[in-house]
Amino acid sequence: MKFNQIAGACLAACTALTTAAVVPAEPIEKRATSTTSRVADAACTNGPNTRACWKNGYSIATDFDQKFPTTGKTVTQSLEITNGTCNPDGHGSRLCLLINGQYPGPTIRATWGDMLSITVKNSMQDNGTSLHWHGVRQYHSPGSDGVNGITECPLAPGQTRTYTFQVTQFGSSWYHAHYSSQYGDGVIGPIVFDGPASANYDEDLGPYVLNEWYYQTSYQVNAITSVNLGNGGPPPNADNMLINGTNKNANGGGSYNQVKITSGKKYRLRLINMSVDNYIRVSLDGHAMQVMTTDFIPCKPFFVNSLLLGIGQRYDVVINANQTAGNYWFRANVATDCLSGNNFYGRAIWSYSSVTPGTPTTSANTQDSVCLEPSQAAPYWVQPVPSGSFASQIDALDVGLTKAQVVPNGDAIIVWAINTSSINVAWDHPTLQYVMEGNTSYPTQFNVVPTVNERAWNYVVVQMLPNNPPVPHPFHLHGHDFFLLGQGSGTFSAGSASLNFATPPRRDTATVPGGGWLAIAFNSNNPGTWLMHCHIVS
Ligand SMILES: [Cu+2]
Repeated sequence: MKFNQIAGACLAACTALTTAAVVPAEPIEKRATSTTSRVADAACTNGPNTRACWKNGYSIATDFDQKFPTTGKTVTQSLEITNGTCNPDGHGSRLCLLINGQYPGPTIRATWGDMLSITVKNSMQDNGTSLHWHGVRQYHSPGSDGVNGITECPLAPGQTRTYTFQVTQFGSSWYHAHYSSQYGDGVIGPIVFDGPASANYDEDLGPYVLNEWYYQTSYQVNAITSVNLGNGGPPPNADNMLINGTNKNANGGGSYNQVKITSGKKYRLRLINMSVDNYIRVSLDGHAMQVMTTDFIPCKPFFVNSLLLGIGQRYDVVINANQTAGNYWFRANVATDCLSGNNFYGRAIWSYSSVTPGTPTTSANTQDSVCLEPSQAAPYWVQPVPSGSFASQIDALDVGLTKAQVVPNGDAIIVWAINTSSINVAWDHPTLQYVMEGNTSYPTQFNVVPTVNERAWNYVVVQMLPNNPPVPHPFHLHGHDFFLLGQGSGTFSAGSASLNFATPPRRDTATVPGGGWLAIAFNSNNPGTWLMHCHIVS
């Protein structure tokens, strides 16, 4: 997600631009294509055995694209970003960019239908910044999406701004700086939006932040990556894996995250991959996980023994404390099958409350080894995607390495690009400003892709070009989520590709397989300028 001037492993990005140039305050329409009942149960009250319920006629069956509560409540939060130091795994102190003095930053928690008012103060020494609320739809509020160069100018040191938007979704996510590779140095934090759920549980354990850790700063790693790419090599391995901001290091220092559970209870855990370059596979020894969300989308619950999280992805899972009371390892390993690299691994200790916490001796569950999203993740309510205009309307986005002359001294550097153009935005004239000025002369390097008409289906095929390193790319779309029609290896062919229009999984971040393709569909039902990009930042 680096948009300017510094090369990275994965800078491929474009901006989806809806055709409506202004943001109308219009009534929400009923979806005409619905084939499933979305009748909410007004009598239903949310509780441990009725998590599908919510209140006031809203439930897990509500189509939140079309309808969401308005609570009339505004949740306010202040976030101040400063230069500081941190030492999350005990290996040694290094420069960090902290939020309210901490790493990771504080959890932003609101309830479905609330307004959020988040004031961000940039008190960093030298860095500009903007904060993006990952996966948040920003329905009719594109100016709060927090992408400098696309929806705002970066906040200079000393400046403050307030982001205001309504919580129209529920589930788990995260926020992060959208300025260069800054979030690798600490500008990250969890988001929880309380609402109904498609599986029952007794207690909410809250966010479980997963990310890799480097002993060098993000900008140092970025520079090394750029040189390596120029020489045909991979980015450097990360040094460690963190779980909720902590882990032991390879020399034994640091401390494990510890979780207490009670026999017979079911726990909701909010898994969030906040990495810059690591796909992460997680599991809890001896226990299955019941998956109930894919990003912000409730899904039909299904069980797994291990779960892969691409960069930016989230899964809310239910863990049943139904095994012999004891101490169990929670594992967060780098996914080498996704070509991610890390010199160590993440561990946390989960202890039943009836035993003395201690070092587990448990062995790992059988691990999956496929670098793809789980195919069984059907949305809770199925929404078919029309297929009639697919082949004729495909937006083809080709991803490959290219030489870009973006450094001030004129040097060419190697970057990942879309359709051979590496996005290079103007921080002092964001794309949204062009829209507001009615100026459609977007510079080529803005990589603007117009959507089809408002409230119509857009089909995008992201294709990795041959003769490039076969690195999987986690693609993320702002302002919308999308339907995952298919993924495959080699070159996409509309005639032979196997695509799922009937029950496609739905989410906001999905993998373009190394050397392969990703086909998605989204409805352009939220006017604005929205970034679509690969979420690898190193
Ligand atoms: Cu993000």
